Amino acid sequence: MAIRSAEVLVTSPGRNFVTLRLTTDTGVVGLGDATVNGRELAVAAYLREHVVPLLIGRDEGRIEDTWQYLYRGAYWRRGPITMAAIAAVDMALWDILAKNAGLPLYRLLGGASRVGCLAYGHASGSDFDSLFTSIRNHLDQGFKAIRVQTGVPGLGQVYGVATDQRPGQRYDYEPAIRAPLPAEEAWDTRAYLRHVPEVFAAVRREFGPELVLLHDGHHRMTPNQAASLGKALEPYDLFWLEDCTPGENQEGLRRVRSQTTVPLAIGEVFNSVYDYQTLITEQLIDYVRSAVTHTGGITALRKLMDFAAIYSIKSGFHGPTDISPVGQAAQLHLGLAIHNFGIQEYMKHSEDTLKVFQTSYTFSEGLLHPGELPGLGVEYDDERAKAFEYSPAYLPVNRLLDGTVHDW
Ligand code: GCO
Ligand code: MG
Repeated sequence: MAIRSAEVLVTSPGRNFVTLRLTTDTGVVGLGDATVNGRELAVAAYLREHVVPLLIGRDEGRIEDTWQYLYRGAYWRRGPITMAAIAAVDMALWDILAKNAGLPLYRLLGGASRVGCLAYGHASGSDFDSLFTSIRNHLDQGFKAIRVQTGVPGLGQVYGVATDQRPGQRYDYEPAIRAPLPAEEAWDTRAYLRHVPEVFAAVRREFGPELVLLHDGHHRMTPNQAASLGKALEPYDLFWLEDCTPGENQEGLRRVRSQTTVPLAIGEVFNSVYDYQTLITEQLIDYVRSAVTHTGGITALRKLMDFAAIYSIKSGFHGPTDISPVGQAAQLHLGLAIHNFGIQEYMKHSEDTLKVFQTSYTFSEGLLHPGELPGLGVEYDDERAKAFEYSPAYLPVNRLLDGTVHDW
């Protein structure tokens, strides 16, 4: 048995996605997500030019061997483009293996360790009123855990804050803007640090102590600033403070960790276990934010989570809408199976996206479940995909008030 064809599919139903479709000589189809937001065509070319030719004729059951062949064989290691390409192949091979076995993937990964995966949604608002409305909308949809982001007084549009909180309406911000150049946003860390504790105080006053609350610092602070924000947020019992500093400086997290007990989550821009080595062995974080899509697939993320488990570190896989429904399904199967699952980010995809990618995962009473279809449980509709042509989209750029480019 062997891989007969490998196709790279680029479509844009609401936002851009890159999908790898493998078909075996017995006609079994596997899907993998290779989307890197704002740099989609780089992965598509990597796959088309350098990976697809290596896949034809390979035994589709040799998942570990194929992973090592693509990773070690390329010589050039790691990096978001390489690891997303490997991830797509890996996901598609697991999809095929589980379909051949007639089982939902999570059963091959050891079976369910829980009834469902606790999900958190994104609430946001430019002021307290719109934020509270957005939180209520999420509660109405059944969310038990909510990420809270707000505008900062004196600044304009802030990344992660939806522009539309009309009651009852799900917001679907697409931060990657379709234009020849990225949008630019203004940033002032001192104003942000003054404001955020007030926001969480107000949210706790309004919604009480039970609600699970999270916050994303989006790499904008220095270790010292992050330590001070962590301390200021301790009274509000956060589930986590995410990306408080640019995590590639792993040692910087020692400063944060030594100063505050706020749980820390990091890693959505990481792409391999090596990005976590110090963070995990020194227990400087509590949650791994990697997505299956950006970390070399199920094979690699499962090993990373086993390594993290030794240090009591749990999962919090990255799941905004730029992780395609294929990538989201893959991490739901993994999350349901591993013992050290923590929480799953869940931003519902747009209707157009879900027309192209037909999913079988469900959300109910705050929990996501990957469903019981064999494989990943996602199908790709070619006809519908054709209607959504790719156009370039860029994530915004952050500048301090004096014009200096800043982390975001
Ligand atoms: C999150 C993230 C996203 C990313 C986006 C970039 O925690 O969900 O920070 O909003 O910025 O995925 O492509
Ligand atoms: Mg984030």
